[in-house]
Amino acid sequence: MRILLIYPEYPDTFWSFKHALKFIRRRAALPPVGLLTIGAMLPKEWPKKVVDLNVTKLTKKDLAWADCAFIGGMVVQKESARKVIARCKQAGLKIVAGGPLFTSELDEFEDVDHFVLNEAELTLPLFLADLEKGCAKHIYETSEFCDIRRTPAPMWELIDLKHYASMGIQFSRGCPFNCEFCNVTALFGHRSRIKTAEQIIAELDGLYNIGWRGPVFFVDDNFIGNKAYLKAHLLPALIQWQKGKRQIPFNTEASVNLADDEPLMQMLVKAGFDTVFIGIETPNEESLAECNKKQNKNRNLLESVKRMQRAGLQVTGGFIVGFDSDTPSIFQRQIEFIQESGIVTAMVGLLNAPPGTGLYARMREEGRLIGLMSGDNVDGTTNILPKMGLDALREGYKNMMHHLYSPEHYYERVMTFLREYKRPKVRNPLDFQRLLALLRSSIRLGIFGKERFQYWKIFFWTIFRRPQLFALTITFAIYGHHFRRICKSINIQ
Ligand code: B12
Repeated sequence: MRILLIYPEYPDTFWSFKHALKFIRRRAALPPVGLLTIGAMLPKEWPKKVVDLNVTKLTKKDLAWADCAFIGGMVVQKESARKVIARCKQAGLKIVAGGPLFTSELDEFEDVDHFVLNEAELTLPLFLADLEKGCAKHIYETSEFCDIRRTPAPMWELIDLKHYASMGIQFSRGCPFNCEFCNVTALFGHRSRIKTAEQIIAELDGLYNIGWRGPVFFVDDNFIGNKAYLKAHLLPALIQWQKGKRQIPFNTEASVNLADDEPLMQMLVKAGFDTVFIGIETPNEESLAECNKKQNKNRNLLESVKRMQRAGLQVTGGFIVGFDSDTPSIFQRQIEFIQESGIVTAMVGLLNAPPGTGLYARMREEGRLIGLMSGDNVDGTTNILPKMGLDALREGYKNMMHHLYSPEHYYERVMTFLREYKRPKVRNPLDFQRLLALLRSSIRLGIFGKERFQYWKIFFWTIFRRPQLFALTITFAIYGHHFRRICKSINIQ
C-alpha cells in the first residue's frame, strides 16, 4: 500500500504565524507531529509520503501514486480537510481519518472510509488487523488512554526540515486539572502520562542527527503535570544533553503553578527552556471559579507572571472573555492586566464550547448552544449565547484587540517585558537567515510600516539597554506585524 499522509491547510490565524514566517523564509511554524507519528506506526514496508498543505501542494501526481490517504488535523483545518477529502475521493483513494478534528466532529464528514479515532496507539492496530483480514470497519474508537512509553518517535525523515521554524516533541499527554471549557481531558485524560527521559533523548538525538538546530516545542498539554519525574529524570537528562553541542532552545505549555516552584523554574531555564505558554484566561476571580480553573484562583496572577519572567521564562498567554460572570468592565480589566504583565503574545478569544467538554454539556442543557465552533479561537466567533449578549461581547472584543495590537500598546508591552526578563541561558546564535530577517524587518517595518516610530525607538533602546535581547526584540517586531495583519483580516481593526 502506498500511503499519502495529508495535513490540511490552516487558515490565516493568530497561531499560523504566516506573516511572520515570511521574514525567515519558512513556510510553517511546526510540522504535523501526529501524522509523522502515524507514519512510524504503519507497516515499514508501505511506501509513505507526507503532504503538509501548509508547506506544499497536493498534486495530481501524488494522488495518482497513492492507494490510500491518511488525513489528520485540528478543527481549525476543517474547510481544507473537506477539500482534501473530496479530491482524494475523486481520485479513487481509500480515506482514513483521525486526530482531534475527526475525533471531535466525525459526523461532519461523509466521504471518509475509515475513522481511526482517539489515540492511534490503541485504535490503529485494530484497524490494520481488520484491514489485513479484509473486514475493516467504518469507525474505530476507544475511551481508554494509551501508554505513551510505547509510542514510536515521529518519522522526521518524511518532512523537509527547512520549511519549518520549529520542531515538536511530545513528553506527556493529559492534564491533572479540569477546566470547564478545555477539551484536553476529554481527548487525552486527567492523568499526566509521560514518556521516559531516554525516549525523549532518543527523539532529540534523532532530530539533531538529521541536522535540526532550531527551536523545539514540547507540545504537551501541561509539561509540569508530573513535577517529580521532571526534576529527577527528564530535566537532568536535558541539561546533560545540551552539553557539548550547539544548544537548542526549548519552549512548552504549563499551568501557572509553575511560578510557585523556583527550583523547577531554575532547572527548566538551565535545560534550555526560554518560553512557556500559560492559560491565564482572566483576572476575574468569579470567572475563574465559574470555569473551575482552580490553579489560577486565589493568587496574584500578575506576580506569578513576573516571577516566571524574572526566572528567564518568557510567558505567552491565553485569555478568554465571555464568561457568564463577565460584565462589560472585563475588557478594560483584561487590557490592563495584559499590558502590565508584559505578555507580548496574548492570545485572547471569546469563550467557546468544544464538544466533549463540561461547558458544551452545560450550554446544551441551558439551550445556549448555537452550533459548532470555528476552531480558530481568535476570530471573534463563538458557538454559545453569552450572558452579556453577543453584540456587546463582540464589540468589546474588537475594541480590546484593536487596543492590544495597535503599534503603540504592543510595543509598550514589549518594553515592559524586556525590562523584566532575565536573559535566557540558551541562545540561538545569529545566523545568516536571522540577519536577513533583521534587514527585511528594518525595511518592511522600519520604513514602510505604520509602526516605524515604535520600531526604531525599541531598536535603539535595546541596543543600548539590553543588547543581549536584540534578536528577541526583532522577533517581537515581526510577530507584531503578523498579529496586526490577523486583526485586519478578521475585520476587527
Ligand atoms: C502543537 C499544537 C499546536 C501547534 C500546531 C502544530 C502542527 N503543525 O500541528 C500550534 C501551536 C500551531 C497550534 C495551534 C492551535 N491549536 Co493546537 N495543539 C497542539 C498540541 C499542543 C499538540 C499537538 C501534537 O503535536 N501532539 C502530538 C501528537 C503525537 O499527538 P496528536 O497530534 O494528537 O496525534 C495523535 C492522535 O490525535 C492521532 N492522530 C493524529 N493525527 C492523525 C491522523 C490519522 C490519519 C490517524 C489515524 C490518527 C491521528 O494519533 C496520534 C497518536 O496518538 C495539541 C494538544 C495535544 N495534546 O495534542 C493542541 C491542539 C491540537 N490544538 C488545538 C487548538 C484548538 C489549537 C488552536 C485553535 C488554538 C489553541 N487553543 O491552541 C490553534 C489553531 C491553529 C492555527 N494555525 O490556527 C486543539 C484542537 C482541538 C480540536 N478538536 O481540533 C488541541 C487538541 C488542544 C486543545 N485541547 O485545545 N496547536
